[in-house]
Amino acid sequence: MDLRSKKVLLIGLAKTGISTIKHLDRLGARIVVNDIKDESKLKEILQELEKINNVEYILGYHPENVDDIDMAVVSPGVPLDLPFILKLKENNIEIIGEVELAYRLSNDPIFIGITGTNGKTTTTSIVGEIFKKAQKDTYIVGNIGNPVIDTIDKTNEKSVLVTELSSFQLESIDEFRPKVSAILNITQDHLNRHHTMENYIDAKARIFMNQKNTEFTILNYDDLEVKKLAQKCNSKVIFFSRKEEVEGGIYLDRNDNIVIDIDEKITFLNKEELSLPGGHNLENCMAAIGIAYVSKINLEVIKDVLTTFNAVEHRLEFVRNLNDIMFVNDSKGTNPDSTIKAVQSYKNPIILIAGGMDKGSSFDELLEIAKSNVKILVLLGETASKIEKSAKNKGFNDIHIVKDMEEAVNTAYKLAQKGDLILLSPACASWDMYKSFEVRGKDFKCNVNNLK
Ligand code: UMA
Repeated sequence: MDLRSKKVLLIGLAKTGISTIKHLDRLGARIVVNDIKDESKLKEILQELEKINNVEYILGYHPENVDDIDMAVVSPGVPLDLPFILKLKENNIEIIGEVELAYRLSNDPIFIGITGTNGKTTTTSIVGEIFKKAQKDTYIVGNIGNPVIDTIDKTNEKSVLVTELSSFQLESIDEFRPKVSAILNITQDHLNRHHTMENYIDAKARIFMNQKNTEFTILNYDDLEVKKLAQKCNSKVIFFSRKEEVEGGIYLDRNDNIVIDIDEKITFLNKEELSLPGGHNLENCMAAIGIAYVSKINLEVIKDVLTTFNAVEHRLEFVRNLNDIMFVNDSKGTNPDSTIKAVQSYKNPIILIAGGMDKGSSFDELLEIAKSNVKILVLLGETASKIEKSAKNKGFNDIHIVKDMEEAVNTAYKLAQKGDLILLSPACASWDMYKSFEVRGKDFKCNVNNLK
C-alpha cells in the first residue's frame, strides 16, 4: 500500500489518532486531521505532534466536507454515520479504521482476533501469555489499549498479533483476516452507537467474514446469538460450552473437567485448577484453549498459563481487605451483562457501586439477578437515578446516591459489615465523569487505599 503523497483524512485525535498520524507521516502521506474537540482541549496531543509538519488540522467541529482526499481513517470512537462521513462514502472515498490500515501495511504476521461483549480483555491477555510462554514473537494489541499500527514495523510473518477487537473497530475493517477468530458472547451494549442489536451482532460477525476454510473461528455454543453465527462462517468452527458436550469442540464434562474433543478426546484439566474465578472466566479460558490448540501450542504451556494467570487490572481486581471487608475493582464492567458476571463471581454479600454514562442499556435484568447477593446499592454518575428507579421496582430499598467516588467508597465502607464485599462494577461507561475506565478504577483504588 503506497501512501506517498496521498491525502489521508484522520478522524479522532486520541490514542489511535496519534499512532496513526506518526505512521502516516513516516510513509510520506499528506495528513488532514479532524476532531470535534478544539485546540484548547487537545493541547498536550498537539504538543506531542509538533514535530510533524505535514499536517493540516480541522479542530472543534466536523466539517461538512473535506475536498480532494484519497482515503479516510476513523478512530474507533467516531461513529460512521456522522453526516460528513456519509458524504465521503457517497463520493466513493474509502473509509477504514486503524486496524484495517495496520493490517494492510503489515508484513503478513499471524493475526488472532478476539471479540465479544465481555471477557475480551481477559481472554486476549491469557492468549497473549500463552503465545509468549510458547516462545512466539507476541504482541497484545487492539482495543486492549495498544493501537495495532504501533507494532507493524517490528513484526514479520512469524510474529503473532493477539488482537482485541471491539464492534467499533470491526465496523471499519474490510480485508482484515485473522488466522483464528473468537466471539466470546454477545449481549446488549453500545446501542447508542449501533442503534439495534442486529447491527451490533452484524458488526461482531465481521471478525470472520474474510476467513478461509483452512482457518478457525471459536464460538460460544451456550450463547444463542453467537451459536447462530456458525452458519455464516466459511472457516472451521470450534464451539466451546460449559453446558453441553459439544462434538468436535471444547466442553465441561460431568466431573467438571475441561475436555478438548477436536482431533482426539483429551481430558485437559479440572475447572477448579483454573486460577481465575467465575463461570464467565471459565468461558474465557475455554475460548483461549480453543485458540491455542488450533494454533498448535503445546498443551503443557496452555495448562501452565491457565493455572497461574492473575486477573487483569480493573477486571475483578482484588484491591484490599480492611477489617474483614474485601474491596474489588471491576471498573472495566462497562455494561449490565459484565456487572451481572461480576456479581455472580462471589458468594459474599455485596455492596455494589455502580452508575456512569448512559449508553441506553436497561438495568432490569442486572437488578433482578443482583437481588440474590447485592444488599446495598451506591450509585453515581449520569445513570444513578435510572438505576435507582429500576432497583426500586425490583424491591431494593437500601440505595444511596452519591456525588463522586470518594463519597461512594466512604458510604459503602460505613455501611459494610464483616464478610461483605465492596464491588465497583459500574455497568456503564466512565466518560460522564472520567477520561477512561482506567482512570475511574484508579480513583476507586486510591480512595480505598486511603481508608484508615
Ligand atoms: N471524536 C470525534 N467525533 C466523534 C467522537 C469522537 O472527533 O463523534 C474524537 C474525540 O473528541 C476524541 C477522539 O475522537 O478526541 C477519541 O477517539 P477514540 O474514542 O477512538 O479513542 P482512542 O483513544 O483512539 O481509543 C480507541 C478505543 N476507544 C473506543 O473505542 C471508544 C480504545 O478502546 C482502544 O483501546 C484504543 O482506540 C486503541 O485501539 C477503549 C474503549 O472504551 C478501551 N473501547 C470500547 C469498549 O471496550 O467498550 C469499545
